[in-house]
Amino acid sequence: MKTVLILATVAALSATAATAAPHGGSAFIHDYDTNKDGSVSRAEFDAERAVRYKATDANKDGTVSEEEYVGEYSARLEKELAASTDSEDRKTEERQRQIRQAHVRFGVLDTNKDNKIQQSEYDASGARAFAQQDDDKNGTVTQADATATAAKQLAARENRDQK
Ligand SMILES: [Ca+2]
Ligand SMILES: [Ca+2]
Ligand SMILES: [Ca+2]
Repeated sequence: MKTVLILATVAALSATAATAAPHGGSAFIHDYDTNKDGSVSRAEFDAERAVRYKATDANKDGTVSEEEYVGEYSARLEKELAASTDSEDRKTEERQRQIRQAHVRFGVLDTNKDNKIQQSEYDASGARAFAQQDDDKNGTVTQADATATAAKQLAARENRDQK
């Protein structure tokens, strides 16, 4: 059971890493550096996460359902796929894989298992993601932090693949 959870978490993280990292930079910084100074402060991150949570809650009932969560992700995924030069077969495969992972991520995020992601659950997940990216733990994710984190994640994946 624990292994399943770890695998799901790893899958969630690799999904984040797999989304476009333009110019070889960090997808995390690309996504959250709203003032474009090259790093992500905790305040920037929290503000952007709050916006995303509200945007994902499509019916504005204050919680995010599985349908809303996967729907929001799917819309972003389709944009990426539309921009990709892969064959249609590859895109179909990728779409199925990523959507499956989105459902798994929903299950991981829904820690109290009520089939909804509450803001508190979303925030807890965000705090974990930020802490993981912030390699030197000084409260700001710089390119150096992101690079160090990516190297660690790669090593962890390789380690897992060898088992
Ligand atoms: Ca910034
Ligand atoms: Ca909702
Ligand atoms: Ca929940």
